[in-house]
Amino acid sequence: MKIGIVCYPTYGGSGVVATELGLGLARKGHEVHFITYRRPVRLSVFSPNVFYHEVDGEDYPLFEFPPYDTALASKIVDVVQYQNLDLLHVHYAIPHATVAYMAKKILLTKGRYIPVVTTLHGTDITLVGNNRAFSPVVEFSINKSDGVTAVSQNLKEETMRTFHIERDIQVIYNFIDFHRFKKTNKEHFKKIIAPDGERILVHMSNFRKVKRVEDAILIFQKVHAQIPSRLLMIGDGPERQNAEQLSRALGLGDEIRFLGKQDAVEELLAICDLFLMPSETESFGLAALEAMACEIPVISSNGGGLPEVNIHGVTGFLSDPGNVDEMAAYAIQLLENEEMLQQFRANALEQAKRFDLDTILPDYERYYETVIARSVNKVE
Ligand code: GMT
Repeated sequence: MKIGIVCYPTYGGSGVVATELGLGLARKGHEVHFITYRRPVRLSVFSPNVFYHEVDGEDYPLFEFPPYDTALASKIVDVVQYQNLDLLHVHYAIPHATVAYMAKKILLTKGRYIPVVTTLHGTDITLVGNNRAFSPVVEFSINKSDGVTAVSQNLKEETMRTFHIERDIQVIYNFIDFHRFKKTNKEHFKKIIAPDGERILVHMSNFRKVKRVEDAILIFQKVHAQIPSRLLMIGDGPERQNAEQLSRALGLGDEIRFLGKQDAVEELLAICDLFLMPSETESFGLAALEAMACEIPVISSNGGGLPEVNIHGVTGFLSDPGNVDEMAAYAIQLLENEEMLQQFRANALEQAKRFDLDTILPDYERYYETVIARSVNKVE
């Protein structure tokens, strides 16, 4: 198949999923065309059947808000026509599903029907999409897609609750590439971070409010009071400054390391003992899955789709969002009991295997085929 992928190219989970999916499809022989405003972060290696089309907007003095949507629609029309795509897969409803609809209508005037699959990732429904500023357009665009997928059962249900959806939504879970994410020996590196064998906790996110980054610091404060430990903070975003200030105010400036955005996160995860994801909500929690693939148990909230990924008492523990005391107590329980920790490590890996790229990718291929077959002879 010839597939166009539209996504946000930055460090967000939806861009990561879109890029890894495209690369996986390319490895299986499909031709993949990424259409976005910047080369996606994980699209760093050359592959003969992967193409990248940069959306070039015009910055004109009249535009207080440069019309990216218009430039993206034009680029989609161009790529679909001249690369002869079979299907367009857009990640994150806003504005991609809407822009895809516009491109589809333009292509119809040229006698070309392009089927569009929209994947809902989470905040496009739960935080931004349900805002009245966007909701009528988001609802319309979901209903007008030829196929819609959600990254968890919870997100599907949330979408059905939030909008008037007239079509089926297929749950296709996020996935993990075990060629990349696996536990490796990085003892030399561990010695630098934790020279006296301290436990290493880790939080990784885009530091948005929804991640409750300060809760990660407060959990660590309680753990550190009882267990020699360090905390790695991976990622960057609007809440980083507050989190750094809180760390210093608590006297933990040296014990908590802010590493910023990192590409080789699997090398950092290789030295960690426990992953913290105290988010207000997560449609899925891809970062938790990446940690689990590296055999790290997860202390998380129970918001959104997290219980579909992190199994309470098996791969980690779940608490209500904001219940820092309970999360810290679970973390201490696990870190103090080596046998239990080892068992949870093994369980985390087993659970992660359910989301192996090699298992999930064929689900997408089958779904594409169904959508393409349904779209034959469609003229509207
Ligand atoms: O987590 C974010 O704020 C970024 C966002 C995105 O779209 O880039 O992540 C969402 O999509 C990820 C990939 O499907 C999910 O694993 C995350 O759980 C989801 N984030 C939220 O629901 C908050």
